[in-house]
Amino acid sequence: MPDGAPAPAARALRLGVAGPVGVGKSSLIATVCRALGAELRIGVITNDIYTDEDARFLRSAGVLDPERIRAVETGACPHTAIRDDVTANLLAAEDLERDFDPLDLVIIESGGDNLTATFSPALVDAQIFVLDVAGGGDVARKGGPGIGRADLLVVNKTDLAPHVGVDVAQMVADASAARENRAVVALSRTDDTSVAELRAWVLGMLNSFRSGTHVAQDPGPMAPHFHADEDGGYVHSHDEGQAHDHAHTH
Ligand SMILES: Nc1nc2c(ncn2[C@@H]2O[C@H](COP(=O)(O)OP(=O)(O)O)[C@@H](O)[C@H]2O)c(=O)[nH]1
Ligand SMILES: [Mg+2]
Repeated sequence: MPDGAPAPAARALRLGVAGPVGVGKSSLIATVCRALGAELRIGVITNDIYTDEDARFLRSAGVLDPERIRAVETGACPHTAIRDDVTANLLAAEDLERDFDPLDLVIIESGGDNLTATFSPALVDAQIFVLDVAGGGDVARKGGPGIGRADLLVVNKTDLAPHVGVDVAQMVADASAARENRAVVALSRTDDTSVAELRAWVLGMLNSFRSGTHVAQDPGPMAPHFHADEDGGYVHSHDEGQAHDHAHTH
């Protein structure tokens, strides 16, 4: 290869999926595996605090060889493992890629416990942030680093919109405005057209990654937040440049 030419992608695209608990991250990953499993070689890594529940859910969904689904147990602060100290996830991704060489796509699910959790660009090449309509129409407009700047925002469970009184078109318009028109997909696993849109986005991202035209973006650090613990809780911040120097104020 001549000097200066972009190196062809030698490994799988690493795609992060973040968002609060219950918005449908594991289900979205199952949907992507169903939609693309026949044409792409896929591996999945889940992050849970103390369990491997997400990995077990995905294995039981039967969308992928169970061996291709690995669980990282993150301990107390799940977003640390996708943002500050990504070692466990990087090792899991490298293990998967070695064991199933070659893989096209490794999807990493964050342990969803925080509206502002974002992946480090040191771990993933691209990231999806997921909201659901049941969280209310306002949340997209109120924003946060993942909502504002993830590579794709998914407004999920649109089939529930009539039941929770949310106007999906308005929520998507608010999200698009908050994102300065970065990509937004309104998704329901029961709506084939929306699943096709998600599928096309993943394939487009894979093409950009392989051709070297995609550059991993950092949506920005998550907001300082509160953790309950036996001491009555502490404030935890993930400031840039202080990866191993967390401010714990008891
Ligand atoms: N109605 C509806 N429910 C969904 C959809 N996607 C996921 N769910 C449900 O939402 C709940 C949480 O989903 P899960 O994927 O575990 O969310 P996670 O915590 O973000 O991984 C489960 O009961 C899913 O069955 C959807 O498109 N429509
Ligand atoms: Mg999950």
